[in-house]
Amino acid sequence: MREGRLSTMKRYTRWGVSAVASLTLAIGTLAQPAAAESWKFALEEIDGSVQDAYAEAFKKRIEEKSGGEVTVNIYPYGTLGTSTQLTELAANGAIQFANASPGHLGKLIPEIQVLSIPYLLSQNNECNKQVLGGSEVIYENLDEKFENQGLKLLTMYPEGQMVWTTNKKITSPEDFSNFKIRVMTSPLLVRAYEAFGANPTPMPYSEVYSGLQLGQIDGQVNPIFAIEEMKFYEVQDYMIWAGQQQFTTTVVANYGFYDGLSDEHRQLVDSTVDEMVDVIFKTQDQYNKERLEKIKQTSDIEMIHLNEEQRAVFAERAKQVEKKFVEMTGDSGEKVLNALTQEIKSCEDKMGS
Ligand code: 6CS
Repeated sequence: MREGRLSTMKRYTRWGVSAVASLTLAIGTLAQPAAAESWKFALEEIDGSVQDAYAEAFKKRIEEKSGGEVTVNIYPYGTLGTSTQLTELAANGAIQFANASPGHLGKLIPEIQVLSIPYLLSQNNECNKQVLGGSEVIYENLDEKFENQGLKLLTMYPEGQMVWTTNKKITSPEDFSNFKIRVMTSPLLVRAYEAFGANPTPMPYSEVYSGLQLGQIDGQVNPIFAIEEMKFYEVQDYMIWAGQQQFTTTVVANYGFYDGLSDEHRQLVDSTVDEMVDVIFKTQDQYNKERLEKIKQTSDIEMIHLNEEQRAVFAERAKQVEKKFVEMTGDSGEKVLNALTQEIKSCEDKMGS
């Protein structure tokens, strides 16, 4: 295993401190009622990430369309806390908008873990974009679950294929034996990596680099742009494509804030969210391609693409995860699962993929 950069390590240490600072901030400044024209948008990713690109484009549009009446302030990861803490801040109205990725949000809204079932989303990412960005049936099924937690589900989008980074070559569930893989904190992900034969270890994003560096974990899984910007590739030996998962995220608003918006401001938010579906889809694709090149140029990490036969073994195991999801979520989860499966299939049929 290679050593990572000291500067990167310092960055993560700073994040540890900032999690504590975030609570103080939430109780202090952020707990003040927000000025009608100033909206706060918190990210689970750092400056330069896909979520940051979304928030920057959202901000630009909102500020321009409102003629400067509304301003949007962006809080990148590391300024307010972990994903779970950001969701809490959005739910209690300390901030107006946040990214809330299913990989963490599943603790609060179990049904959203449907997006964490391996091999369920399409291999045709255009279908994922369409279904996540616009399917009424999916939003209808999920709206109430978010509302019950004080959140308005504004949109969902894919951020790129998730790739395993590891300190040993993994091509089969047997290779995963006794392998500690970091997963996000939603319970279904633990089930998923158990089904794959690994020893899953949930932890916040900010702890992954040091966890890898110190050998507390042997690997992790994330989209390419994140592997590059979080420098995970510096402390890992392999990048492995198993085709199991798109990283997906949601953008949520505080429910009371959204519900209380004037018609004009609600239209401003809704139209911007609609416009962003195509914008962010192109951006994530571009970021993932560019960052892969950067990793290739700056490291000697070995890249492995599992073949169809190897992937089929993991896909077979993913059926257990689907069952677990239904056990965890009951009828409401099954409804979302069926709706998602159906919507993806009809998109694939239409697109001939
Ligand atoms: O692994 C994680 O926890 C995080 N990964 C990404 C790419 N975005 C946010 C999420 O929290």
